[in-house]
Amino acid sequence: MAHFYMEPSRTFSEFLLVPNLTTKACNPANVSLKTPIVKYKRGEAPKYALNIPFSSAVMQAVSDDRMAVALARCGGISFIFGSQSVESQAEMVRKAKSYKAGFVVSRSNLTPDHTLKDVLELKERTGHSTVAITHDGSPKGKLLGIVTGRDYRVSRDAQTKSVGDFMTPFSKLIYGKSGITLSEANDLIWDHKLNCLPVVSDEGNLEYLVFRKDYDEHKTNPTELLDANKSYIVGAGINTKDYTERVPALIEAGVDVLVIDSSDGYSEWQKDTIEYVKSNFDDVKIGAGNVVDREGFLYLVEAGADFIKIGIGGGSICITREQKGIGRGQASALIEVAAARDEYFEQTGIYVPICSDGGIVHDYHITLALAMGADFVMMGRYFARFDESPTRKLKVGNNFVKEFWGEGSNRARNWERYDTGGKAGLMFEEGVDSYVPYAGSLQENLGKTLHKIKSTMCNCGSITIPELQRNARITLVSATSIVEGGAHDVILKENNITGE
Ligand code: RVP
Repeated sequence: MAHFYMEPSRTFSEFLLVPNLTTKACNPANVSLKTPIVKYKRGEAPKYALNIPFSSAVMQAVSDDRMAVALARCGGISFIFGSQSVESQAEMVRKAKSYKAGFVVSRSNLTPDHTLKDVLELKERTGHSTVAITHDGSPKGKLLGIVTGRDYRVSRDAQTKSVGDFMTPFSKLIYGKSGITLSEANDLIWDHKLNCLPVVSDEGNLEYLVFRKDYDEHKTNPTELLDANKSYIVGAGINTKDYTERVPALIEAGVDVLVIDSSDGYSEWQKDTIEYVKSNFDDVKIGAGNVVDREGFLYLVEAGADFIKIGIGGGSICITREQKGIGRGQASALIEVAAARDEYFEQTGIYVPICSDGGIVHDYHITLALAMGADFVMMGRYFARFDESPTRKLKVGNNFVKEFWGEGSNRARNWERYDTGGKAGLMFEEGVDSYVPYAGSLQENLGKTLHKIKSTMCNCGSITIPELQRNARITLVSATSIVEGGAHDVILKENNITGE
C-alpha cells in the first residue's frame, strides 16, 4: 500500500516567529549572517562560507556573470546558468572570476586608429568615460594610451581626429606593475591625483584598471565574497547529461562551487554525476538536489554532495506541481531535511549545509527559512527584478517590469533539468514565461532585506544564524490570523479619496 502523509505540507506564509528576549547585545549592528555553503567536519571550518545567506538561482533570467559579480560584492553567491553551451557558460565564469575586487578588466577599449567619433559613441553606449587604447582594441592588448574626458574638447576637436593624436600616450602614463596590491594601487592614485590607474604586465599588456571610486566602494563593502586571489567566488549550475564536458571546462575557467540543477534530484543520475566530479577532480565542491525529504537528502549526502538544495514546485514560475503532481510545501520539506541534517551531523560529525530553493515571496520568508534550519536560500524572482539580472527591462502599462522565465519553460528549453532518462526529450512545460516588477539596483534592495532579517533575528534574541536555528520559536498560523497580519478594517489612504 502507498505511504500517506496525512498532515498537509506547509509553506512559509503559514508560519510566524514568536519573539524571544531581546538582550541589549542583540542589535542589528552586531548580527553576523555568515553561513557555511559546503560540508565540513566538526571543529573545522568549511572551505567556502557566505557572508550573507543568499544565492541566486541557476536560471537564464537571473544568474550571468554580471549578477555573479554584483552578488559576490555583497557577500552572496550566484550559480551561473547551465542551460547554454559549455563554451558560453565557461566564458561567463571566466569573466566573473577576472573581476578582482577593485581591479577591473577594461570594458571600453579602442585602437589609436579609431576617431573621436568612436570614443563618443563608445561613451554613449557604455557610460564609461575612461577608454583604454591598446594595439588591437582588446582589453588585454599592449597598452598604448588612455583617453578620458580631459583629452578632448567636443566643441573644438573634429570628430574625425585620430585617437592616436589626442590620447595620453603610454610614455606619459602613471601605471602599476603586474602583481601590485590594491592598497599600493590606491597610494599611486592618491599621490598622483588620478581617477584611474592602469595595471600593466612586464610585456606592456594591459591587465586591469583600478578606479578611485571602486577602491572607495571596496572599502565600504566589507562583506565581499573573495577567494585568496581577491577574485569573487563564483558558482555554476551543471546537469546530469553533459557533465564530462561541462565540468572540466568550468573548472578550467575558475569556478569555485558547482551545483547539479534539477527539479527532482533524488536520482541515480545525480549520484553518477557527483561520483564523476569527486573521482576526477581534487577538492572540487558540488551541491546536489532538489529533494524534499529525509531519504532524498541522505541519498545525495551518501553519494558525496557538499550541500543539498531543497524544494520541488514552489518556485514563482514553476508549474511542476500542476503538471506532474509532484512536490511538497516548502516549509515542510525544509523542516524534515533540516532534522535529517542535524541527525547526520550528530552521528557522523559532518555538517552538510542545506539551501532552501524557491518560493521566497516576502523578506521575512528568508528569516523563517533560516530559523527552520536552512543555511542559505536560493532565489530567482527576487533577483530577477534588479538592474543586474540579464533580462530586458520593459514598460508594461504604467509600470516598469523585467522579463522572467522558468528553466522548464519553452523559452529556456532546459530539458536536461527535467530529464528522467530515456530518449523522448521533454513533451510538456514545467515553467512559465512572465514579468516581475522592476525594483532598481541589487545593492539597495539587498540592504533593506538584510536589515529586516537582522532586525527580526534581534527580536528572536539571536545574532548569528546557528543561534537563530537553536533559539527560534515558530508558530503555525490560522487562515484568519494571516488576514489579521496585513492592514485590515481601515481605508487605505492611497485609495484616492476626494475631499469635500
Ligand atoms: P523563485 O525564487 O520562487 O522564483 O524560485 C526560483 C527557483 O524555481 C529556482 O531556483 C528553481 O529551483 C525553480 N525553477 C526554475 N525554473 C523553474 C521552472 O521552469 N519550473 N523552476
